[in-house]
Amino acid sequence: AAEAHQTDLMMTIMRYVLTEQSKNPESRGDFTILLSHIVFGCKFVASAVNKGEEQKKLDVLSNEVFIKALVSSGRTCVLVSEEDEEATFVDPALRGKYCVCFDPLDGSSNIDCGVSIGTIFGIYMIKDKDNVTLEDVLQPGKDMLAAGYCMYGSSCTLVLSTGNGVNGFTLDPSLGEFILTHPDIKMPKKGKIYSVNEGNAKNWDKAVATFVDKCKYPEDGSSPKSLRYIGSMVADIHRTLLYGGIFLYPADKKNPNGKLRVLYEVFPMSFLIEEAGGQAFTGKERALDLVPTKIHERSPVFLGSYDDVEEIKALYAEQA
Ligand code: AHM
Ligand code: MG
Repeated sequence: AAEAHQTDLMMTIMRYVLTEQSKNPESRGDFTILLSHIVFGCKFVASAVNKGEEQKKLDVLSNEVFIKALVSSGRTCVLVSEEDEEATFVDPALRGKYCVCFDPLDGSSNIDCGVSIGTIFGIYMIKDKDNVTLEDVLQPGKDMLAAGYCMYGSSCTLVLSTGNGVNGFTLDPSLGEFILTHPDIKMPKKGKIYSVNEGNAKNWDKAVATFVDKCKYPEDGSSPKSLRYIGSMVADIHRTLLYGGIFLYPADKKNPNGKLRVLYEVFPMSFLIEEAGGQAFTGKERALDLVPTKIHERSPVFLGSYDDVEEIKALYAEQA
């Protein structure tokens, strides 16, 4: 009887998206089809990662898989991938109304030692279907319809938001299905972890240096924060979503725009963090307010629990 009860609760990712879609009477199922193709790409890459393909091959392979999966969905028109210099404009015969920006395999320096890596994606709608241009993907992050990532780690987890909270699904390899395991993820308002590449400290600005100093030597009598840094954005953000805290990839003297890419790293993660009750800040503004001018643009970013990001915002306000 206990097992029968469990099967009642089994929510696959496709059933979840279909249920969401049915709430919108105008929906014709295009988004569901697009998502099913993304989910297929994630399963394919998960299987390739598990087989231990070589790093270079895996990067290229993942990109090919996602490009093909997205084009063949018949629901996309402009694709931006971290692996391709130029955006891909889908053949008119196969065009649909969605634009997808993605990093097919982020954290590639971690592949060969078995550390978690992931795929990140953000989805926009085209503005004018008779006139598709690069402008369709150069939109502020707040105009995104959906965002997510898939983490290939000790288990394979897909975290998705369609603008109505954040849900996490874990791949059951024996079923080949992503099952809802983390419903309605909400971040703790304040966290006990900070996450940053401290090797860059000598080039930080004063706000970041002061913030990190306070994490180690709090002035209010509270306990110091713990440092956790994987160097794989998907894994660092996954932990931040579940446990709270703050992830920083700031600007520094050598890299005035930081390292992470706006369209397929900063925006999707900012979307998820906000949907889970946290904040995403660039050092100047709300990250989702940024309007990118080129597809591979970079931006500094601070992502995390609401109160922790408030602190870094206050330090930047003082510095200004
Ligand atoms: P990549 O696209 O070359 O893999 O770089 C992105 C990765 C992110 O996953 C991670 O947050 C960051 O680079 C780590 O950078 P660093 O090694 O400078 O700390
Ligand atoms: Mg990347």
